[in-house]
Amino acid sequence: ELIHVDGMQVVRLSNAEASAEVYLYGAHVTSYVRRGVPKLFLSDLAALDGSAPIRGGIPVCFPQFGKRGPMAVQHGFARRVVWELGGALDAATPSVVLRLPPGEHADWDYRLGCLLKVALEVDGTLVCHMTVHNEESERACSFSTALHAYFCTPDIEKTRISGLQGTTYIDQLAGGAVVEEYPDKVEFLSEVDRIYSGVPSKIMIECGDNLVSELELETFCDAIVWNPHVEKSRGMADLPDDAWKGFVCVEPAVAVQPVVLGAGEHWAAILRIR
Ligand code: TA6
Repeated sequence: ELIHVDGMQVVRLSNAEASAEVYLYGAHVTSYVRRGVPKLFLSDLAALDGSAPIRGGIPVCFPQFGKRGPMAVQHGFARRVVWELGGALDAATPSVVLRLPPGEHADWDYRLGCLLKVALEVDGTLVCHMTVHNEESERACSFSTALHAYFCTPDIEKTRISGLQGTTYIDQLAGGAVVEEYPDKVEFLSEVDRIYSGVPSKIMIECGDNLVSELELETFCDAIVWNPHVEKSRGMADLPDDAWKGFVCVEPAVAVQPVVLGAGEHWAAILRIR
């Protein structure tokens, strides 16, 4: 249902049978709880008043990931604007559609429509379905994108990402060097900031012997894996100094090779989390 928190329009989706609940500020999923377990991390210091991108949940990086495009603003403008409801809330599914509001943006003059449909499936799985439409009549357009999801984990130093073995990644901490992922599990004993390409459709986040969360991707062919660790966290005003121990970002994306959309063409990608 639609609720208002401190003047912000917030959507709450819930599926009692599956014991699942989602909160969204605009198109930014800020909370997803399934069977009583919070799956997504939200910083206690996150700005929820629109004054800055929300630290946590699932920021929508669009039409650019990071600085990999023409825009000066990191991760594009989409996570910095409040998206509008793209249709009636569907309490049955339950689901909601958000539309990126048209408007002028620095460094960007293409008309590129974007919708995000967020739904809870019958088993409580969270689905984020992103569609992009090049509304230009003549011009092709390219974009990169990521659903920059922050996952809770009990202890980052016991956390491993499995499913990425055999892929290659761009190491953002080593000047973009391309590295082959040998070990069968990605570990977090220091800051990790990697853009994996050609990722499989299923990625698992494990902590110790437990499966913490599972991601299923359609069309997203890349994934960024990030944890700031202790030093970088100190410099982040919207993240408590020790919060890095409790989350890992696994970000389904198309970030290595941008998407090129011809005039009038559509693109779609899906992320499922459980
Ligand atoms: O998740 C990868 C990354 O590009 C990191 O380099 C780090 O900058 C992170 O995004 C957070 O970016 P933000 O602009 O939200 O502080």
